[in-house]
Amino acid sequence: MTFSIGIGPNNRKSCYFDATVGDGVKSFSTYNHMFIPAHFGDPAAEYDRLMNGVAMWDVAAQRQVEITGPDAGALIQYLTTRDMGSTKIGQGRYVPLCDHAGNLINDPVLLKLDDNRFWLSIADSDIALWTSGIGAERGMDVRVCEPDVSPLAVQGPKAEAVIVDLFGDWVRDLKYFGFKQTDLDGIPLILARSGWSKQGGFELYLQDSKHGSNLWAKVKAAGQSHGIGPGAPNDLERLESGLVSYGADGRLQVNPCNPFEIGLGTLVDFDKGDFIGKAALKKIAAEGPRRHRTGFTIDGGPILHFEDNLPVMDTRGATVGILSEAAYSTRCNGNIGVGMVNTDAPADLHVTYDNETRQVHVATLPFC
Ligand code: THG
Repeated sequence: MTFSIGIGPNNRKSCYFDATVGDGVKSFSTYNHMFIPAHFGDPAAEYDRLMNGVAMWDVAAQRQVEITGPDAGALIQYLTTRDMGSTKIGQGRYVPLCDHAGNLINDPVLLKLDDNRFWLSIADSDIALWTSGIGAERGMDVRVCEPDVSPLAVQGPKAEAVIVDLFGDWVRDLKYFGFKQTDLDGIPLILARSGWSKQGGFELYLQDSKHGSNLWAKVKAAGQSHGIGPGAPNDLERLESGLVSYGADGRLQVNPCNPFEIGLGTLVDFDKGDFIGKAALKKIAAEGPRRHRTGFTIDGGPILHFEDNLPVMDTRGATVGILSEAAYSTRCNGNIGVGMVNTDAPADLHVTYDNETRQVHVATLPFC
């Protein structure tokens, strides 16, 4: 099967597009209506760089939703399940967003830039529309827009050395999710200690897309002596680490789930004022979730990475869970996956993979 997906006006290019093509990107996915590199054709090398060296990823499709104005803080409080009261300027927070039924609709990283200025660094769903709609309907004095901001992630155990070479020793003092407005030879950006891996690293939020190729080249040059190479948000590492992937682990339109089901229940704070989904989530919390996110191990020989929502069945063939993503992990010496399992599911479970019955076992996240 060979086919191509055209690049047209409905999916935008990242400002790093030319640079990633130059570095040999082999596959794109789409995310927030943009193209995002999926891989560069060498999964083993890309994984190894993330685990043992340093990798650079075009994550410009993690779009920023900017909220400014006198009611910006109040709107943020109303949008998220977490209490933002103690958040300081220069601090990021992981903030689940729910709809009125309590379903997760996104899990952004929030950046508090100023008392009246915030960014939501979003996963794949239309949060700018949601935010401006909610703000306007509530009569709030806010402005919501998508600024010209394009994150570039530098991840892996040697990421700090590269970032120190580029920006200086002060970056060592950045706390996890902490960020600072700075520039690189005049290129404006916000530097944050964050990123979608458990291997440590930084994200450069470029604030002027015309410098995309130039910034990519500067990071690549500084990383050369540390063995930097291109990559993309790494599915195998995130399975091993148990990071949530909105879209793969749950998505409103495919597999709606609430924060208690997806493992973000500790980020729901009922002691703050009203927020979207509060009443529904209180009811869910009182009744107890009927399923929860879990790891799975899958018996048998190595499987190929998939993100397919396979039904997890009991011995009678009843569906009691979902295996949403799985891969073979050398680090775990076996097949691992994540998904959902019903609270009352029995221990003897299986999936049908490639026309074959495979036993699966519930496992605790993270795997390693
Ligand atoms: N960086 C930035 N924006 C993003 C992501 C990112 N937007 C989309 C997507 N990723 C949002 N999803 C996540 C999911 C998990 C984490 C960050 C963003 C994460 N989780 C830590 C964990 O689970 O251990 C810490 C969570 C916490 O503080 O409680 O880092 O990667 N800019």
